[in-house]
Amino acid sequence: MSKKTEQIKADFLKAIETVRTQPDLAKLKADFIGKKGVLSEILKEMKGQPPEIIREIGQVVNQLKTEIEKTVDDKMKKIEAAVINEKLKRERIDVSLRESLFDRGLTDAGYHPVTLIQREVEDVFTSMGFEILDGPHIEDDYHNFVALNIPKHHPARDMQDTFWFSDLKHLLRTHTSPIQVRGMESRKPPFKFVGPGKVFRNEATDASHEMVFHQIEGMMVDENITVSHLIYFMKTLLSEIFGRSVEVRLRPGFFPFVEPGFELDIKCLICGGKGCSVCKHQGWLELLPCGMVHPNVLTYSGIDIKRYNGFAFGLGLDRLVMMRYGIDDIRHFHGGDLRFIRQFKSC
Ligand code: FA5
Repeated sequence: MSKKTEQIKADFLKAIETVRTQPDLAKLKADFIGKKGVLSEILKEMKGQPPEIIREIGQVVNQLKTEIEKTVDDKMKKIEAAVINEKLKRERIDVSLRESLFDRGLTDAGYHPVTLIQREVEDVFTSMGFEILDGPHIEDDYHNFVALNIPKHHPARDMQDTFWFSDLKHLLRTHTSPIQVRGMESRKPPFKFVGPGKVFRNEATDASHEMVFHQIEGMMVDENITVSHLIYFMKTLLSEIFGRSVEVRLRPGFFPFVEPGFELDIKCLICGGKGCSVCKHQGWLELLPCGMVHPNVLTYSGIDIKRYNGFAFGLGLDRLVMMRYGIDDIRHFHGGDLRFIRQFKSC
């Protein structure tokens, strides 16, 4: 009998060597130690034998059964590991991206020229004691229009094509002037501040017009402010930014929130005043509307107009950048071409 169990063991070990899959291993296990397996057959054949023989053979068969179970378990673990490995290899995804696909903004591309000039303008004004304020891109009708002396249905609203939200109470601010209003609401005179930021207008684009562009609002409120103060600060700004005197002209301009209102134009630095697509062949570029703050605007924000007055301006930042660097089309700014951005120094 022991010869028979040894033969079974040898057959089992030979057979398990060739097994590669879980179903084949399960079948092999059943063939040897299952209910109808070869070992069960041996036990059945012992019926009628003396008890000591049955005990002796039973021990040998049980021992072999334990050995077979352990060998099957070990092999099962190996097959499972191989299956998982195979699956991992098949389903492997590369979650990393080649670093070179992206340029790192600060080191490779540098700052956007609008950011560079905005910082320079801020430095000029902070050196003259101005605060820097911020305001929300999504404004309400009151701060964008009403508090600036532009009531509902006033034709001046048509000067700025507006992106309205569906509630018709909120909008993407069309200018930085609401920063003026928020600045006046939150401080007591005397004060002076600038407020830079993005503005949005629903208008056709060309070499000098974008739908999303930048302005810097400025305001000074104190006793006895005159147009001379306004001109002094505007001239200082432009000579600091251009590092030389540039030709400017002041002409009357209409804005409901200033009285008198002016347009400060700069002689086009792209064509030297001869006329080009940037200045619409005028030789001059509208850059800096400004004026003395309308008494209604001061009153809306609770400022005592018997004692205080002031000036305000709204500088077109993108156009200033174009003049400073000789850029002939505003649409380069949002074109997303890094070769454009890389031309400007980082800071
Ligand atoms: C205003 O937006 C007034 N809030 C400015 C102001 C403030 C006047 C305080 C008086 C007192 P205007 O719509 O002209 O004004 O725009 C101001 C400047 O923004 C323009 O001179 C121009 O330089 C720039 N600008 C206007 N529209 C565009 C545009 N579509 N693309 C690029 N720049 C523009």
